[in-house]
Amino acid sequence: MDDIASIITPTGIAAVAAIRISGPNSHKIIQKISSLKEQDLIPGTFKLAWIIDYKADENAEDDENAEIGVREQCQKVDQALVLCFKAPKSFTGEDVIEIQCHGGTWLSKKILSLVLENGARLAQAGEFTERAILNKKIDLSQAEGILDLIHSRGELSSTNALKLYSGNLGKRIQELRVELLGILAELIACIDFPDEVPEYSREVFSQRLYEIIDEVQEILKSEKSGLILREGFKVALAGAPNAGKSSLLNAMLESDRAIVTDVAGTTRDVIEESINLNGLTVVFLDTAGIRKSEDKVEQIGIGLSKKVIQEADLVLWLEDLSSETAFTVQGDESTEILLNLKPEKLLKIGTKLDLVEVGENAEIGVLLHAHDILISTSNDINVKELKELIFSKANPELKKVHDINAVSINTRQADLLRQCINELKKAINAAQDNLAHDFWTIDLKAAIARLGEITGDDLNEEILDTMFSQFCIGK
Ligand SMILES: Nc1nc2c(ncn2[C@@H]2O[C@H](COP(=O)(O)OP(=O)(O)O)[C@@H](O)[C@H]2O)c(=O)[nH]1
Ligand SMILES: [Mg+2]
Repeated sequence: MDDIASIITPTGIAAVAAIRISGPNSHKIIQKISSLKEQDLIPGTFKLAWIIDYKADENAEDDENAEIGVREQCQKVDQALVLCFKAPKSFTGEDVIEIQCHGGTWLSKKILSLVLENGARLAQAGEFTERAILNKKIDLSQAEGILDLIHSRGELSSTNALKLYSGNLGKRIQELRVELLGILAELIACIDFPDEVPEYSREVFSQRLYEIIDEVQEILKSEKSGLILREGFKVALAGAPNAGKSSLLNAMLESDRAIVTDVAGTTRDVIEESINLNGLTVVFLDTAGIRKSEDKVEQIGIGLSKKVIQEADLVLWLEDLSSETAFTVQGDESTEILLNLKPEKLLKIGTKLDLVEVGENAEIGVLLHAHDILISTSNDINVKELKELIFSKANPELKKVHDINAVSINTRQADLLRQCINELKKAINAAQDNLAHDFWTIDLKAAIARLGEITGDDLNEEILDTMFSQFCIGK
């Protein structure tokens, strides 16, 4: 293995920047570029050191006019804290050095260039994590946990990411894999020693696989909540022009993000903004009001609205309670869209409650009957309550985020679990069709391989490449 290095903090003005070096020569490299000697490098401890460009010294020696003292000053690049790890007790499992220098745009780059001049090469995206996997410090699902942790925008996704990183999913998958490997071993024993080992009953075989399928399906249930945690809960604001969609977006964000006017058709493009709701990232998508329009730009906007409505996790359908058409059933596109939405994906909201003269109780009852909630953004009526209603509509699986054993999986993991189930079903069919044991093993091995791809026990380069291309440099 060669030595890899990179800056692991974002570029820009900051108090501290950090550079990581991993590889067999990392401890030698730091000695070549700092005041530290071998005996200073005690694993798990920080040392205050001068980072030194010894080459600058050589150049200075050529300069006859260089005064002593000035020359020494020339060598110094920065004063830094150096943290040392000894293999295998490090993140990558290799010898690692981390240099914490002063932040800024130039210093860290300069120190990195010194590291590179002294034998390391620039790390690729995710390469430190890749080494951690190859050195069996973490499995692939844990690496995905790191990726989720870095990208997490709220408490709930962060909690889930930490569980993934802690290996909760990996352990569960590993148990299922070991169980399948046990069945495979028994089958192979039947094939190899037909005289000594009795034939495997197809009923027992099918029963055991069905039980494993049930367990895999249980894990798969968290796919939807996994998507919501990673990408945010997508809420579309929809309805007729002037219903108050943009006003509601602004109320949710508590800022004047979208333009609000009484001119119908003001919002044309989709405006996307998120808030943190009880630890969950909720992404609001404000859309153009749905109506028949001759305006080309507005038509495109309405097209986008329909797409957003289809793809959203929840649609807030707004109706202006003060409008004359609020309660007339219109045989138009809006009605069609509404009818096509699953009830659990829809919240009907009556807006501008402040403009409605509600004298009699019966009248409020009628309004409420047609809507899930009545609001006024102008007078701040029920806006907070609406937020809670939106949260309650987010996937019920999210409640499990605080359950230590439940991890919400990602799309890659879900795809592999589905493939695993297919292979197990094929193996059951092979048994039911009375095919020879050899045929059962083919599908069983494929199922085991799919589980192995989740944890990285069955790794191939393609999996690693796609996965680490999503990482940032330095991780
Ligand atoms: N009185 C009152 N007016 C509102 C309320 N919400 C929105 N409006 C007004 O309704 C008009 C249309 O609002 P807007 O948010 O742009 O609607 P959109 O077309 O659905 O985005 C604007 O003049 C807003 O000031 C409300 O709760 N009460
Ligand atoms: Mg608008």
